[in-house]
Amino acid sequence: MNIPEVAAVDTEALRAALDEAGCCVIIDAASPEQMDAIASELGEHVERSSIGASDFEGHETRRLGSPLPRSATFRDLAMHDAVMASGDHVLGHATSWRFSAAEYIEIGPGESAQRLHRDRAKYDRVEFGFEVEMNGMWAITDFTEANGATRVIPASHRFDADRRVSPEETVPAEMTKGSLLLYTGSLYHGGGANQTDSWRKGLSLQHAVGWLTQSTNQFLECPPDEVTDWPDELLRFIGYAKTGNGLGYWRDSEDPLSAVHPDREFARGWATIRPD
Ligand SMILES: O=C(O)CCC(=O)C(=O)O
Ligand SMILES: [Fe+2]
Repeated sequence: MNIPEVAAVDTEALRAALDEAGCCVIIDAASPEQMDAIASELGEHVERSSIGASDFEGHETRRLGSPLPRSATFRDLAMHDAVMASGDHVLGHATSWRFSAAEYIEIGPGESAQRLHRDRAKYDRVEFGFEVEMNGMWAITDFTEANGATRVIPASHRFDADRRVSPEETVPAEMTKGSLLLYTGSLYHGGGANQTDSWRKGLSLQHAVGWLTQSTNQFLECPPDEVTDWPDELLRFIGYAKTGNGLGYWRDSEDPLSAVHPDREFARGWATIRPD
């Protein structure tokens, strides 16, 4: 099976692709200029990126975290229509779902292919029996098979836990700069080998149901006094919100957004679902 491609955000086609293939590419979901802006906003932090920490992270791969506070352009794209439609579809069974992490990944010349994995394995490999993550990858440069495009096994989101996977089953998510690969937390995938002499740049996205711990601690990365001019909806999306039934409140049953805006009135109470 190939990776389904959707030309613009066609929600029906996106939902069908995620159901059947567990993945989808939204062609040209953003402009090349927006991708260049992200690369330049993050570029000044690249000296802080980690390289060579493990086989999984890659020995020729630079990884930079915290793109939300570092890139205003990414803040504008974090709640892209395709991201919201895919999350609502795949994770809509939960009381809420939210941003979990994003990482700028530059795969360098000579990097070998990453081990195939399911992102949701981070949750102690629990077999939930339903999706708990909805992830993605923005193509900051063109993604080609030769430069290390993410490799995926379409429809592998339905594989049983004991099903072995092999690189021969994968296809490269080739896509133009500005396109967006979306995939569920159960889909087998991995970064590709880079056989070129240039860097493959991508911005990897993770989202999860609200009752799971986020991959990166958003309250440390985006502390209340540094996000006062961010839109409420983005703050809610990154975790300044109650979720489940009685999760995420702070202090005296207060709304977490009141930590960002102490001058505003917010309803109190930890419960989000009231039993009859
Ligand atoms: O860089 C890529 O293409 C994929 C990275 C990835 O899947 C991961 O680090 O979990
Ligand atoms: Fe991954």
